[in-house]
Amino acid sequence: MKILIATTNKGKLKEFKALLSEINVETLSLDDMEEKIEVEEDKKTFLENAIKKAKEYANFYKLPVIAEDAGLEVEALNNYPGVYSARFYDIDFGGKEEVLTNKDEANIKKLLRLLQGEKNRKARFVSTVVFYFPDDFGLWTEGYCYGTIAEEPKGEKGFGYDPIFIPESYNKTMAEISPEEKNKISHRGKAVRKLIEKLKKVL
Ligand code: ITT
Repeated sequence: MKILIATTNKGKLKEFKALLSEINVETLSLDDMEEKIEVEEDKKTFLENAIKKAKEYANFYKLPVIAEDAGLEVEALNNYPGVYSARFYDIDFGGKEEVLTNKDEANIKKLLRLLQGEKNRKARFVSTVVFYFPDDFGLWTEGYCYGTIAEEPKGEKGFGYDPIFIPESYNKTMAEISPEEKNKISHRGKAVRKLIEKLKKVL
């Protein structure tokens, strides 16, 4: 069976491919698709955005699709950046941040600025994954990874907010651990393993 992993994020794609390698499916990515479409993430919840992406890509490409909306929720910031995680640097909340090198770096800079002097650094990553089989059925799962926000970025692995996220019971950031270890403890790893269990029952 072929499944399209509908993400434009290369870091996410790598992790999905590794996590799905334990089941017998052929994974395709948006890069494998000749015709391109854009799906806007304009909803207020991870689930609504993930459903929207899964359905639009599945209906367009006539393929079963896995789509995800993910993000970082920071307790002291009223759970921001949340669904705005990818474009946090560019939203009005907390003032905009100039992109000097890349968006990930601008997002991190803004988050650390807003948390300057803040003692409560609790945060969690959220991954909401939707599988949609065109005209047949859909299902969704969610995974969380709890931790704290570091004072400064460390590590070169992973992507996004990984260099400032210290997972619970670790003393290093998510960008300092191996991809295999990240998949074991991450929000995405948990959501995808739950998805695999559900898929095994219906496929
Ligand atoms: P797609 O929508 O195409 O999948 P995206 O990057 O826009 O790609 P999201 O809307 O789900 O993905 O935004 C998630 C953002 O949250 C992402 O850009 C990262 O900044 C951050 N993020 C999500 N998962 C992460 C992880 O495992 N490690 C670090 N940051 C993560």
